[in-house]
Amino acid sequence: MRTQPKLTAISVPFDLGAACRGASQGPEAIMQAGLLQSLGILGFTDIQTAEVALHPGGVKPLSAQTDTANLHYLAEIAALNSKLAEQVSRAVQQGRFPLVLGGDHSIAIGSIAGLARHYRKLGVIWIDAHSDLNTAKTSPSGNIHGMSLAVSLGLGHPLLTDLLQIRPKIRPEHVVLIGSRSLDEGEKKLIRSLGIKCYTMYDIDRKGMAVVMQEAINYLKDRTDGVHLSYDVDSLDPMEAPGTGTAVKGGLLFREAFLAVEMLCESGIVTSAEFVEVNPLLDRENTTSELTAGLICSLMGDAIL
Ligand code: HAR
Ligand code: MN
Ligand code: MN
Ligand code: MN
Repeated sequence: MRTQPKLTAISVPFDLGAACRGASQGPEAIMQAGLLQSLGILGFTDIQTAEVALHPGGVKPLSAQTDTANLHYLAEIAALNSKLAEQVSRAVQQGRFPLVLGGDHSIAIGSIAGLARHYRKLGVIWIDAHSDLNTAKTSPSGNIHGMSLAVSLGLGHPLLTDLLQIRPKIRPEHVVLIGSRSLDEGEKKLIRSLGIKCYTMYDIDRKGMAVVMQEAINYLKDRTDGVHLSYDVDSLDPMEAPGTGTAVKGGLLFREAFLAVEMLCESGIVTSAEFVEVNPLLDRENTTSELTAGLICSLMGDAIL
């Protein structure tokens, strides 16, 4: 068995970036699906766990929604993500692979901020039904989980874009979107004007997942100094992953989803990852949390043979 990297699994029980509650229970459900035991079998002998929460170990007082100009829970989200950024940065500094378990997708703001301190040309693979490229101006909902990629590109409220005093965290030419099928008008405009590489479900149907992933890997390999996989489980078809807050029909099938992470594993380009939007309250017999644990294991090196 090959020597596996040291891991830090960072649980982020947080869901104020989404419209509905429950994604805060995602990390626990993924752990309950046996993630650490499975990684142990794969030869990960050095796994540290950490939790980043607004109110660690305590009751979360459900405060009145702090609603700053179409940015629901702005203050809470900024506070949570600045803690997460420090935690992720610490893991990288200690030579450990950061594996972040969400939580809603607003936590990508903190993950990417922490990574940006160490990678000057960070690549991001954003596997998601959505592009999360809204700003307060374009967002139809005011939910910040629909804005986290824009924030990382330096677009949005300074409380979010300026975490760790680095802005922007990433550049548009270092981002690849995969699985997109629910894009708002403002997001489409931004993808076109910034020239962001975007593989929609149409492209996946036309080319096949193997070609899409190979193109994405080749594209990022030479131009980046690290690659973060930001995996939103609503990229999967709702038949495969019912336990998520904003499911969209016509998504990735089981085999496509596994092929994608297997090819990423084989490529060796991924230096950090996060899995978000698992909502156990909406799940069916833990299908989604078990699938997510399986995807994580395949990303980290669960060879079939
Ligand atoms: N685009 C919509 C919005 O901004 C919906 C975002 C939905 N949620 C996510 N993001 N899970 O990937 O409100
Ligand atoms: Mn929402
Ligand atoms: Mn998302
Ligand atoms: Mn999504």
